[in-house]
Amino acid sequence: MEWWKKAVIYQIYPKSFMDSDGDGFGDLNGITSKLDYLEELGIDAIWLCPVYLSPQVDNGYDISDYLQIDPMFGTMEDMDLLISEAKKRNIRIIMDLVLNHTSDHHPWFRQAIQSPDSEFHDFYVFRDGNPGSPPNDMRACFGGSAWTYVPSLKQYYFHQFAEQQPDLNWDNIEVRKQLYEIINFWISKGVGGFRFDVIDQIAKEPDLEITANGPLLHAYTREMNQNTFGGRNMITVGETWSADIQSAREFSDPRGKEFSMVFQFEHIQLDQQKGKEKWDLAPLFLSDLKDVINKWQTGLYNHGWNSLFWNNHDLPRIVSRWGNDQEYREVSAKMLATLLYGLQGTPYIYQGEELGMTNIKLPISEYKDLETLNLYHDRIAKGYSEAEVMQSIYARSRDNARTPMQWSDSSNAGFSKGNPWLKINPNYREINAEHELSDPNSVFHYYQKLIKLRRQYDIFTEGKFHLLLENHPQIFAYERTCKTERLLVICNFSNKPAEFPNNLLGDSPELLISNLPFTRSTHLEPYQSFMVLNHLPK
Ligand code: TEU
Repeated sequence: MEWWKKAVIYQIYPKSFMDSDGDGFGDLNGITSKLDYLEELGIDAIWLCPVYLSPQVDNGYDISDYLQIDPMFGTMEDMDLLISEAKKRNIRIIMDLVLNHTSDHHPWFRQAIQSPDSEFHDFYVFRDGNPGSPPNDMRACFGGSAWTYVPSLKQYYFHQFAEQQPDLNWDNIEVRKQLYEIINFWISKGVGGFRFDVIDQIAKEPDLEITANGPLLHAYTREMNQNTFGGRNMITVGETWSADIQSAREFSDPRGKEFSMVFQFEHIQLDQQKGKEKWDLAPLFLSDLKDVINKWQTGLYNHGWNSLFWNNHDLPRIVSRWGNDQEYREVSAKMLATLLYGLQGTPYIYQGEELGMTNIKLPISEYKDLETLNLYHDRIAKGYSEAEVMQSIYARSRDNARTPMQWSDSSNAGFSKGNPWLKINPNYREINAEHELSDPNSVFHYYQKLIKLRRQYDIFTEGKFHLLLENHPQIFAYERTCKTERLLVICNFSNKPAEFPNNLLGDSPELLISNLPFTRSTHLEPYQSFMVLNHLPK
């Protein structure tokens, strides 16, 4: 079996993880200094968000040199040290590669806009045009037109994200060759795998207004696989907002021609108004979540591989979103983990999730994320009220996830001796790693236990998923079965007590984990959840 099927991955947002030199920004040596903490948690690999040279317009997702480390994060020696120190602890490093676009400071782009005759001009996507009338009406993901005019060329260039993130032209074989060399450079450094940013958007056809899932997409990802990581037992995960079951099967086919797995986001978009943006809030219906999880668990069974996550650096904190970050913070954080960790797939923990870290509310002047700031100005200009816009930002801003890691109750939460680049959540005095490490019942120790269980029992990796209590309005329940065992997962997804039918538990349920004392009662307290194992008659 591939190692990553039993692995748990920990995502690090380097700017906010640990600052070793007091400049207010997290860095590589900071991460290295916390490897013992990660080893204690029990993770197998770190997904490291971009640390390459970058003007940091989008916090490193705008790369100006893929082969250099940004001085903000340290040096290549620091990177080598991180890789080797992690290896000593059996932790692999997964690099985050942004191959859909570069920074506008990348030397390729600097040369591309010098002259249409430059060999790098065709590395990007240019179209002729006149000022004020872009080739079409396509919008960029962070607001505004997807086309930016370059007067000296009398041409527009295409960007799906910020204008400082020009899209690369994957139809140019020279571009693909250069990108494969970059991947191979990192493979030779000894990294354990890659996370590919917006990989479903590389095969865009801007003239046809196609961004995701372009006709050549899978041809490109297969070619990339063959020329780089294919056959090397590395973990690769594509970020694919557009994936449906069919394309996810193609991406993560067990024959391994593309990626190990993809991130798909259907479950995490259920609490927004249909056809609108993530800022247009709507309540989550548990039945929708059940449908979507059921669909993906059964859809990829034997045909692909799921990644399992509630959080990342673009998403709000799950305990504030679908749990309860007040009275029931710990118990609801554990319930959400229980629900996720019983499923088939490879779980991802986003830094601080293992502490039950929460969302934050800041005055608008304190937000740093360009998406948040663009949204704010855009909606205020459109006439939304300040209160309405701030409500969306509190619920959805990417900065919710990006506030510095809460290590202790000392100054700046033990994150930095300097002035942190983004405000620290004031609740760090109660919610911090030091405190949780000393409390055997903490969220941290609950995650630690879940990770151990997944390693110990093959049923987590192999069992077949069946949704139970489909119509129960409060309880999310399912079982995983294999020949000799049945794993039962029951979660009260609500802040009210709930009841489940007593035939569910089985004859002799062996308790694996529970977030409140387990009594075999069919009554559940708010957010109560547990996993039990039954041995089936031979
Ligand atoms: O995210 C892709 C992406 O589509 C996000 O912009 C997402 O739609 C948005 O955050 C939801 O509001 C990736 C990275 O994860 C993100 O951090 C980058 O900003 C983006 O690509 C551009 O590289």
